[in-house]
Amino acid sequence: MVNRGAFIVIEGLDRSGKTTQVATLHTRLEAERIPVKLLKFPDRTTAIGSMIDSYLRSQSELDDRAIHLLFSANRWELATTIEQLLAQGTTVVCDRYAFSGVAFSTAKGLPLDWCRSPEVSLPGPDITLFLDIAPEKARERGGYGEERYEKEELQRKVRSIFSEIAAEFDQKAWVTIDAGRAREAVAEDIWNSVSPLVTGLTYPMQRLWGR
Ligand code: DGP
Repeated sequence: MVNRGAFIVIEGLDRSGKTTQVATLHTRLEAERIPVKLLKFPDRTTAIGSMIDSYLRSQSELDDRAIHLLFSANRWELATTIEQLLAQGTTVVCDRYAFSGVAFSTAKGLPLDWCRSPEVSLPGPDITLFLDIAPEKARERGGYGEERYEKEELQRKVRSIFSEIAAEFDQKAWVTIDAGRAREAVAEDIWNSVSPLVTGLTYPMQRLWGR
């Protein structure tokens, strides 16, 4: 029996340095010879992902609930792959996951419980690292880009919903990291949190929100 891989999710506000940190973690895991697969949501390469991409770039309009369900379906279309990778002993590092789904749609005004429902029972992360940065500091990092959600007011709401979600998890399962610091310090905190998990886990994969 091989030990299963760890499921590591990295969440964060826009301009928190998340993409750089995900890449740094991936490189370090490879250097340590840990079998690892990097995933990113939304996965814009699938048919559903291309609808999401067009929406995010404001090239199409969709009802708030419809786009929410597409983001969720985009995760479900990879759920079996995640499960198989973990079972074969590969660590999965995921850039954004269901928590972004809940935080962004709730920030737009949909009820949190409604937003969470389609995400229930997805493969559950063993650890979620939330890269936290004050929206005004994020803005100083060169401003938000062109995409639909990259606006300070919305990011502020997203941040507060992330902290509501965090409160439901224990401190080992959800780690908030101050992403306003130097990137080396952030990378070190991430490594210290994940390194005990990546040598393989003996307990079964979790499901989101325990169901
Ligand atoms: P990224 O590729 O990580 O920059 O994400 C693109 C944007 O989409 C970003 O503003 C966050 C947002 N986003 C990511 N996942 C979801 C989701 O599941 N639902 C919603 N509504 N927005 C999401």
